[in-house]
Amino acid sequence: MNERARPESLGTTLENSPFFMPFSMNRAFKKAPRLLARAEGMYYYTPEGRKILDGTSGLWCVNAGHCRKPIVEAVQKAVATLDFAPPFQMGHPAAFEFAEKLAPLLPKGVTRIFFTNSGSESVDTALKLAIAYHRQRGEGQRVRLIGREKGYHGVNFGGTAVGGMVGNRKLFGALVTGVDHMRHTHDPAKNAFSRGQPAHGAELAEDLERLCQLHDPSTIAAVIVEPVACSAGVYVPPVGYLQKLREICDKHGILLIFDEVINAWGRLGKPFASDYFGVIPDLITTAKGITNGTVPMGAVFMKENLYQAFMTGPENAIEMPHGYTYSAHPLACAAGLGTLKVYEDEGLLTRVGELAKYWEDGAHSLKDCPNVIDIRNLGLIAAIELSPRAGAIGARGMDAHLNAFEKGVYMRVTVDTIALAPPLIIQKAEIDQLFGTVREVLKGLA
Ligand code: PXG
Ligand code: PLP
Repeated sequence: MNERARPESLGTTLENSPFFMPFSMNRAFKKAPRLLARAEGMYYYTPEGRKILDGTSGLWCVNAGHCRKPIVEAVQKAVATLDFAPPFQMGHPAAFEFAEKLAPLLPKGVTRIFFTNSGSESVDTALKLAIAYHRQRGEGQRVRLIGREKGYHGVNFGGTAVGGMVGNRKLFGALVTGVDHMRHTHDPAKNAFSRGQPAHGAELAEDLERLCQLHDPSTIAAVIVEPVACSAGVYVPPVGYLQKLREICDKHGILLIFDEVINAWGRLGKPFASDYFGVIPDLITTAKGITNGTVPMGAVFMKENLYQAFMTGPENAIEMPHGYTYSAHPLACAAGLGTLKVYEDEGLLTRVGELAKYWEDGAHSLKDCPNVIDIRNLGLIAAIELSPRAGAIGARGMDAHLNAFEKGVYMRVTVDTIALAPPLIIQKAEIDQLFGTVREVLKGLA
């Protein structure tokens, strides 16, 4: 076991640790840490050796399960061969090989790939590409960006601005100007306990038309949504909603961006949510499952016309003045190639098609548990929403998270909503174990 992960070597020191943890209750955590020491397949192991079923694929990223040999070996080989290669005006074979292997998986008409290192970088890259694309075509007045309430698009300035989670926005000033938001689609009065896509709410896409009339459509560059909004609490798009967004974008020449940082890589039983819903956006942002979470990487996929709009000037000019030191990092490309091999060898990008019904039944079997006010699901995603405890929003959810960890299940909780999205290699017995433990937890909650 990793020496540094041993509790006795950390024990008394964590409370004063200099590590400023992201998106965490730093003081509470450092008093009572929950550490993970290693992982394999569907499970994490704590430093004391407790086995924890991974109910949310790490942070929605370990789609093929943990420490998969072909990925681990590919990264080990890469780090010993080419530790780093400059991505600007230079290249390395794995970057081109990875792009070649990804291209056939992309939705129809989506052909070009820009690499980043995270979902947040993918989102800010896509927003910049959208504005630049319009300028290249002589429509430099298209600068506005439209997001949606309850959207999560990462934490960089652009993504925070188009995002719709108040707690993630309010500390950070004016963010980016020229941003507006559509309403979210969550409507528990009409749609509570829907199985799969809710029936009501397609008309909410008309908010985009209203914003077009307010700002004039000729000023709007792009609209960004998560097909299934995950981070804010799992909101499945109403039947017909995404199709309507596509129609309105087409009518007004607005680019549609699907943020598939979580939705992609087989989570819905298809390589991309765009395939699942049959709606093809102009740009797709992704990250996470692209390397199975092993090495940070993200990507923006775009239609051919976007790429071609930049290939117009002299050949001795840099077409895209944007990129990261670690774009197409050799370790990330190796991890990505290993990941695609596992996905393909094990049919993981479509496996959820067979599991989705069993998963849905398991999730909805929790309907009779105390405090459950809604259950939502699609593909291998489920949310169980609990009523908040009086005067303490989020407390019941946090207790559920802590109690589940004690009972051997790791799961993400957003406020009072439990979000489950296990690795796609999960077996039916493990689905039973997962929902069985959640049931025990819910029964024991105050
Ligand atoms: N877009 C979407 C749709 C995401 O879900 C990001 C962008 C940002 O990606 P990075 O790699 O910069 O984190 C995300 C990330 C949670 C949770 O518990 C979700 C995310 C990140 C951390 C926690 O729901 N999503
Ligand atoms: N800040 C400074 C001073 C830099 O030199 C660089 C990159 O060269 C960056 C920020 C951006 O870093 P990255 O390319 O890793 O996003």
